[in-house]
Amino acid sequence: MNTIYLSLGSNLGNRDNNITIALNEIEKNIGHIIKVSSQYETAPWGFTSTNNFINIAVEIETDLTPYQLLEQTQKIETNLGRSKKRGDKYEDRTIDIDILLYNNIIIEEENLTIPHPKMQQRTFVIEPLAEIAPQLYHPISCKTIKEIKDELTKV
Ligand code: PH2
Ligand code: MG
Ligand code: MG
Repeated sequence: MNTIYLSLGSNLGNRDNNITIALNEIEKNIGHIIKVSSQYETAPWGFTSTNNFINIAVEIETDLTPYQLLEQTQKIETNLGRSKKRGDKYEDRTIDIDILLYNNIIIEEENLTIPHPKMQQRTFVIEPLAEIAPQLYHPISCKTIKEIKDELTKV
């Protein structure tokens, strides 16, 4: 059994409903959901849009390998009406499911990087994650999620 953390985001359509459907699909196709953070209303980061996001973090126990996990998260995104990216810029989306952590694994492949390479810079990822797993260690920086959050949000 593997412990994994995902970041979910939606800023298009019925955001709350998109998140709920995604959680149901995760429970059905990925594994047992152990913890879900509260919902964070966040402004788009890295691109311009008038649509704010709902972001959450989720802890799951799964038997899937990292690549099976990637395949399943992409399937759920497609089933929820996520359209293919048109360019290399960020766009509004019904659902985005990002793999943050998979046990203490470090993978750096062309189509899969774990831990998520940008997670430490993003408050919309770190704040929800710190709510459900403050004492968890990031396998590369070896800081806890709470330490990362405190550094990121200090004034
Ligand atoms: N996801 C992005 C880019 N920007 N901004 C917010 N607030 N929330 C997101 O989930 C998000 C984003 C790329 O996946
Ligand atoms: Mg993302
Ligand atoms: Mg993504």
